[in-house]
Amino acid sequence: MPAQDYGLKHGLVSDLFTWPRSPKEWEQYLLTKEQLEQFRDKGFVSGITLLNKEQVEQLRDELEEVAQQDHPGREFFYEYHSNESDDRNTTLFHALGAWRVRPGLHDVLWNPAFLMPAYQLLGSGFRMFHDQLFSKPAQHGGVVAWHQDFAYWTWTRPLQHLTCWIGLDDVDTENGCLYYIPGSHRWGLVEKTSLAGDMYAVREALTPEQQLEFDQKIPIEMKRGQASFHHPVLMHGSYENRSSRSRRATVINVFADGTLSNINEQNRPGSGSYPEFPPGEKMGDPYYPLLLDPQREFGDFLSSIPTLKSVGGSCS
Ligand SMILES: O=C(O)CCC(=O)C(=O)O
Repeated sequence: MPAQDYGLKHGLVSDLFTWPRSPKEWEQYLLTKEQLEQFRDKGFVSGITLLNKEQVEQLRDELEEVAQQDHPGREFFYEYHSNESDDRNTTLFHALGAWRVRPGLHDVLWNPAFLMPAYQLLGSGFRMFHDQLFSKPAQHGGVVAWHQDFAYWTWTRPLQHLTCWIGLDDVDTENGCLYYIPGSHRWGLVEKTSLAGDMYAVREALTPEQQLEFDQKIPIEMKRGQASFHHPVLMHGSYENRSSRSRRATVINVFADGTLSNINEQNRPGSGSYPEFPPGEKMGDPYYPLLLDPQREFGDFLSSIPTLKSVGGSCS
């Protein structure tokens, strides 16, 4: 029997998450004004609880299933690297498109605890772009080199994107947590380098002042089920996992509704199996679904929701 393509289902397909029944029920997920100001100034917020223990367990199980090369639904992935590491002594599992393959990894996109902060940061309705699974095994987990996400996304325009990184293990400096360079979202766009290669390759393209700012990097240590949100141009990366614990994560990448295709032969992404729209066309259904229509969902409550724009920041 052919595998089910969950990408054609727009909304929750399981009971892993509960959809709020009233504006009041959305309130518990609001980022505070201080968190929005931190994002404006530093380019990220972290330590936001998105998953409970049961949800973490389910997503971990699904990640382990799809990390087996011959699993049903393998054909729906946009990119699939059993080991993307350039260093043959380390392993980095990295795959994009899991939301089409397993119900929990699909439903996490419609998790209200993710949708509310994402709305506040983008300030408009937004669509699914793609997801990413990253798994660094214990003892020999590979690096994710310093980079800015939008450097890989120039096949879309304009810049109005957001990343949410969700830990499926407790993460710290020992097992290869993410690091951010606060304020680097103001650097402008830098040329991309190999994602799982030389950790510092991107420094070649930076000014001496920017290179010095690497000294300010901060580790994003969090408990499993917690998440960070970062700006599409924030410089980030993660080091090897030499610890006895695994370091698994799922990442959600979204863009504001109205984002257009900008695809050409020079910027075509990875493996070429991403759903494509002709240049200049709006990216939309079925594989870039609207995750949140704020007017419809929040109604009168909308005007009282604090946003990044209301504190003078933006994701562009
Ligand atoms: O999980 C990692 O180490 C890298 C994640 C990443 O690059 C991202 O979330 O944009």
